[in-house]
Amino acid sequence: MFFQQFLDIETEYRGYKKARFVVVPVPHEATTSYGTGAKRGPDAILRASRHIENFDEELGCEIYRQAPIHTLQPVAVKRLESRIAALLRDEKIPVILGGEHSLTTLGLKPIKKFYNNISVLQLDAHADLRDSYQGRKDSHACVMRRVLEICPAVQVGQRSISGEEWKFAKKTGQFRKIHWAGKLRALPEIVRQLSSNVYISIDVDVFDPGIVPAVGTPEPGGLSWYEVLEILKKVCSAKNVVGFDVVELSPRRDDLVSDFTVAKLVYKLMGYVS
Ligand SMILES: [Mn+2]
Repeated sequence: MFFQQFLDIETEYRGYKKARFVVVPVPHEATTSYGTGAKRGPDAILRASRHIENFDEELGCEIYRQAPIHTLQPVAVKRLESRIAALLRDEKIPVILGGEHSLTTLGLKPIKKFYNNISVLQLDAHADLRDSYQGRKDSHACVMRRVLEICPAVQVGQRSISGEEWKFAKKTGQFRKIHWAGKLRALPEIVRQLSSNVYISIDVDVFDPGIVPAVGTPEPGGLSWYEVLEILKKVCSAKNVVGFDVVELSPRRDDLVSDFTVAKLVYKLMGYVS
């Protein structure tokens, strides 16, 4: 159990009532198939966040002063849907910290009920379009297949897909909404494919593993820090981003870079959203 706040900020900006963003740590790991440790992700992100410069040099402000940030105690997956529903009723923007990727569908279900015209932007090395994996439909490797049962999705940064997923994507037309890593020329196209309300799901293995090595299923290639920021900035300026999750960090004792990079990503995205 931990009792940490996202960022090291004054008490008056941490309360629930004034909060624009509510950070929801979900230390969940049930179907990891390769490297393990995603359940320690939320704790590592929160710890690292306390060392982030609170002033954002790009936006020229202290984001948390305009958009205060409350952090919940860790939430169990079975309570996640109801917690998110409550946050939406209170007009908060949920920021879910994973944990493995399968929790995206749980966060998305109440969002879909609350907002019409919702779509998902997924940043991820993997397509995650399998119908089932290792006998489970709720595997992290199936999360986007489950998401597509809820709402449309645009996928960015992929460089790993199975033959079955390839066929599925071709057959359903999803293939046009996969923007492979290494050929990211289509930023306006990505924006066009998204609906007016957007939920963002970031599997941190979307980054080049040289940037974020601490992931369960690393893939060579991938996006740079500035490529990811450019995509997020563009989408946030064109769309109404109603929530996001950042998942699949598997922290390692000897690697502070990954934890810090992911924590900073969360704060950057809060800045773009607000
Ligand atoms: Mn992935």
